[in-house]
Amino acid sequence: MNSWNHDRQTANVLSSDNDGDGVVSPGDVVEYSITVANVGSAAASGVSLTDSIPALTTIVPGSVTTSQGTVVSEDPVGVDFGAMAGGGTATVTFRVVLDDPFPLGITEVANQGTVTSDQLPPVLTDDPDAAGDTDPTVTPVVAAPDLVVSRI
Ligand SMILES: [Ca+2]
Ligand SMILES: [Ca+2]
Repeated sequence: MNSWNHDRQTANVLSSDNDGDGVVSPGDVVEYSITVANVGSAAASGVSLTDSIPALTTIVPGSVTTSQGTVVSEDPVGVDFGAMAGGGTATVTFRVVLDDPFPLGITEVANQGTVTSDQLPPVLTDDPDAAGDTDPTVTPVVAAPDLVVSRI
């Protein structure tokens, strides 16, 4: 095969634990980090990423960064990497704030981007923590009930 190959992974971390409970919960900030690698030997051109912000979250303005190329939009996240040499790697990060309050019964947010290039059909990003090749990156959300009990 003479074309390039993608490796693209999306990881997520708790960036700002605004309620201090140690888990991802409503109102917290989650940072996503997407690595796009050309693991082939041929150069790729026109490489770009589009990634819709997860439902029930809001992009942190100005938080989209890329190690290569240009950030073209924030919501959805859009990055033009340009050309990527064989063995080249680029990393995109962005942060979102989880809605607060969070709807009852929703226990996760999911994110998945799409990488396109002039050489290959679009490919979805993959969660490295899940076994498949094109898993959405799922972040568990703990929406603890906020009960106040008064006793008189
Ligand atoms: Ca929290
Ligand atoms: Ca996976």
